[in-house]
Amino acid sequence: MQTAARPQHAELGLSDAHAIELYRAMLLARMVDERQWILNRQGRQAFVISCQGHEAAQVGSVAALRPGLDVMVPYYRDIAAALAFGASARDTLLEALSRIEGPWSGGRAMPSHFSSPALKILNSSSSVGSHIPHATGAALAARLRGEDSVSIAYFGDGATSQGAFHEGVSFAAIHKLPAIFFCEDNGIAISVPLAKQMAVPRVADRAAAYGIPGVVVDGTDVLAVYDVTRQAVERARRGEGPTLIDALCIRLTPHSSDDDHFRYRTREVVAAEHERDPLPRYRGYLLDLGIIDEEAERHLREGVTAEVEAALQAALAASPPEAEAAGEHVLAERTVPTYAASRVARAAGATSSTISPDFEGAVGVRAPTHPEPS
Ligand SMILES: Cc1ncc(C[n+]2csc(CCOP(=O)(O)OP(=O)(O)O)c2C)c(N)n1
Ligand SMILES: [Mg+2]
Repeated sequence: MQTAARPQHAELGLSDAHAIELYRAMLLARMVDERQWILNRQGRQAFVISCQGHEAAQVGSVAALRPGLDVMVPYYRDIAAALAFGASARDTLLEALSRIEGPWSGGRAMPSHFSSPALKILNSSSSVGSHIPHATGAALAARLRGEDSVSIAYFGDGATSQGAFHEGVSFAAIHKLPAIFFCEDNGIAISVPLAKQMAVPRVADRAAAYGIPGVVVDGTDVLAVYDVTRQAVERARRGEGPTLIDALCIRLTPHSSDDDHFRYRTREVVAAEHERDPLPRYRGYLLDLGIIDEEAERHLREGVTAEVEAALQAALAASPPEAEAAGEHVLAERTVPTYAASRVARAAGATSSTISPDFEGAVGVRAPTHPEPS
């Protein structure tokens, strides 16, 4: 007797409810993202870097991780990844609007700088690629502590041209550390296309230099991404070392809210990318299989809209940090005088033993709140 082919998500061991949850996560990210563009254009948010077009790659890969146990090292485009890993829409908008209640930096970091010790999200870096060795370090820490957690670094194709990428991957590969290097490969670094960034055809080709698998996956297919990431996680946990995943994504927006991508991409190219938008694609999958119907989808969408609206109102009502507190959480409270401050103090005749915390007025930096050690 012939049996009908099982749907892709069932083949992967995902229930219908889980399949719908992935869609909800993608939708939430898209709506939080779209809201940030409005806030930016209203002059309320400094800038936005979109995850639009990357949602399937981010949500599909996080679905293979264990939030709370595994470590995420995101980059600026990872709104969907951070949300799927446990960040809330409220947290995201509080930080995007630089509010003091922001749980990641108290409103001191720029938008898109995700960071949560509670969620095991390591601080994102503005400097492209510099966070990649941090994932290697987290994987080494897990090994030394005897934990079975994995760490995942997310980054773009352009970041793989940075030295830090090669150092991070090489060390993890040599020591077979439980790390996953996940490239959200949208084929462009701001305006520089892939062919001008590397002499090999694909990011995945770089893996061979380190003796690890380089896996290419359609980054607009949430289930395919889940599948390859799950295999990379299993390999990492077996002690076989890292995997480089090359998730082919599309960037549906300009690089950031300060960019005009029509200066280097034609309208046809951008329109063609919109045809491959991962959200309608996955929505179509769920509808075609009858896993969700139009009414349930509308209901789900209304719920996400309400969640984002509540998060927005909470973020708008919250306060920005006070100017006097600008240094809090930036420098250790017991900071010794900065080099500039000590020079000012020395010029005024102080010696090492007499330089005191009392240099605030002279250089405009915050004095330590604790007495200097005697
Ligand atoms: C070391 C460094 N060089 C340059 C920049 C400026 N910059 C910011 S994002 C970016 C492009 C990165 O492209 P890619 O890694 O492909 O990520 P994408 O934005 O496409 O997701 C550049 C060059 C930077 N932030 N840091
Ligand atoms: Mg890119």
